[in-house]
Parts: sequence; C-alpha cells; structure tokens
Amino acid sequence: MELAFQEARKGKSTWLNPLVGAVIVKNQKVIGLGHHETFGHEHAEINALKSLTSISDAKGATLFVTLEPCSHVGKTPPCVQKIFDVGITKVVIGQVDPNPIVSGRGIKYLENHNIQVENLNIKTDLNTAYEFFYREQRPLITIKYAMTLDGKINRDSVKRSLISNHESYLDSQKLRANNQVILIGENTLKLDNPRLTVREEAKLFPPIRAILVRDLKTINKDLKIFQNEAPIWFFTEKQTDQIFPNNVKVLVGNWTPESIITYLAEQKLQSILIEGGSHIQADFMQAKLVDKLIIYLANRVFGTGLSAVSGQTIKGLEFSKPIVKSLDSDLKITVWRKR
Ligand code: AOF
Ligand code: ZN
Repeated sequence: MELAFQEARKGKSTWLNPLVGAVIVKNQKVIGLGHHETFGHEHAEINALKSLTSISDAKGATLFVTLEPCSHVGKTPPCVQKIFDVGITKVVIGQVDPNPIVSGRGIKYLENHNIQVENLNIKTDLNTAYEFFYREQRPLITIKYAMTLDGKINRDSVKRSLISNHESYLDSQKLRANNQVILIGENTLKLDNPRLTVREEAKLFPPIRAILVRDLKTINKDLKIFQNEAPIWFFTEKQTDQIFPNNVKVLVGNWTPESIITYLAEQKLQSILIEGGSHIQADFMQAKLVDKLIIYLANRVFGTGLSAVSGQTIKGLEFSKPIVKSLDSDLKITVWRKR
C-alpha cells in the first residue's frame, strides 16, 4: 500500500479528482502499477491494469488501491466492473471514497461479486481538500499573507511594498498551484496589480482567479490579470455592459463571504486561497470562513501601514499550535482553525 501511495503522488493534473495510486500483486510480486494522472482521464486502477504485460495476469491477483474503486459511470466506466471482469480476487483499499456517488458502493459491488475486500482505513494528507469538501460540503479555505514584524502587509494604500523574500515567493507559488481558486478584493487588484497565476510549473487546470469588485467600471483593462488565459470570475454588485475577454465571467449579486463560498461549493470547487487584502481577510475571519492561515513573516518593520487583518472585530476563532518553517530571512507560520 505504501507503494500505491507513492504512485498516487505522481498525479499532476487531477484537479477536482483525488490523487489515487494502484498496485497489482501476484505471487508476492508487483506485476502492475498505475496512478490517476489527469482529470477526466483513466483512473488509477485502469492504468495499473494497462501496465500489465498481459491482461490475463490479473486473474487471481490482488489489487492495492489508495481509494475505494469507483462504481459510477462518470467520465470513464466504473472501475469495479473492470476489476471483476479481469478476474482480480482481492482488493485492499486505503480508504473509503468520501464522494457520495461512490462512498461504500464500490466496496459493496466488489463483495457482491465475491471479491474479497480489505479496508485499511488509512489517514493521509494526500487529498486534504477533496476529503474536506465532501465532509463539510464546502471548500477548504486558506488565508495567506506576508507581513512585517509589526504586522503590516503594506506601507500605505498607494503602492505595493516588498515584504517577503524569494523563498517565500516560491513557496507561495506552490500554494497557488495547490488551490483551485485564488480570491482577492479590488483594492489588492488595483494596488498590487498581480497576475495571480502559477508561474513555476505549467498547469492544465490553472486556479480560477476570483475577484471581488464593487463596480467593474473602475477596473482598468491594462491590469496584468487580463494578460493571460486563466479564468477570472468577478463577484460584483452592479450589472455592467462592458465587454470582457472570453475567460472572464461576471457574477452579479449581493455577495457576502457566505454566499461566495456557497456559490463556489455549488461549482464543486474544493480549495480556496484568499490572498488579500486586510478587509476581505477580516470579513472571512469574522464569518468563520477560514480553515487554515499561512503567514510569511518577514524581518522588517514598517511602523505605519495597513494591518494584515482589519475592519472587523473578530471573536471566537481559535487556532492550532503553529507549524513554523524557516525560509531564509522569513518564517512561514501555518495554523489550522480549531473546530
Ligand atoms: C479519479 N481517479 O483513480 C479514482 C477515482 O469524474 P470521474 O468520472 O473521473 O470520477 C471521479 C470520481 O471517481 C472521484 O471523485 C472519485 O469518487 C472516484 N474515483 N477518481 O479521478 C481515480 N479511483
Ligand atoms: Zn474509477
């Protein structure tokens, strides 16, 4: 099973789908290996079967798979049927699939077809957001910011100040790559003029750039976010007759942290990274819509400037013991909200 988990981590573009790995064993020998590589493509079990020298080798073999095999007709046919058809006689699973379209049905199908099933019920961080989404019925929300030793995220509200170092930048790029949505407010958009893209590795499913804007008329079309194809979703209060490129979606409503998260959950999005600014961060914290905080603490002092979180009184949020990592001159601090 350890090998199956290693195999699972090779998946690069599974997006809304989980990372899954599979190993086929016969006569105490590994005869097949596979993982889920790309959203919409073959599941891990099928790739493991494809790796066999001959499909007839599957007869009487044991399949180790990190997640319960699927029983639904989705973008691909059900894996359980294939497992039965090729003559696998035992399936060892890492954990039950939390997705309600499968959740236990895969196991039931296998057992009903006289295939022995063993569930190891392993806790892993392989699919944290996927598991969170099906447990809590909403995406996992991470708030991330870089701040000075005196808790400032900018010197003033006119231009962007440099805070964290290059190592933190590289780390935060990974964070972006691991989230399905990056959310910011209009002040951050105008002040920082960010691209909000993932630069360090090519992404088949780039994070959706969700931006809260009161009035789209105030948005300059020369901003860097418009210079690439990754999706942009504007959450705005006012209808507009402006024409935007095809990758831009305009969502009009009386948006609150709750209604934004509900909307994103309806779109089946499992992970959201909030990257500023201080008012948005405060609004989401006040609504208790934060699960994880990541802070890059830089060794500078501003004295004046914008606080990391401001504009609301925040009560009743408790966090876990911090996980601290040195990133050269910066410290990366991670805390989880206690529930
Ligand atoms: C995967 N890869 O290796 C396994 C999955 O959208 P579909 O049709 O590809 O189905 C996705 C669901 O299939 C997923 O949420 C999970 O419940 C189940 N198992 N999915 O993408 C895999 N074994
Ligand atoms: Zn499947």
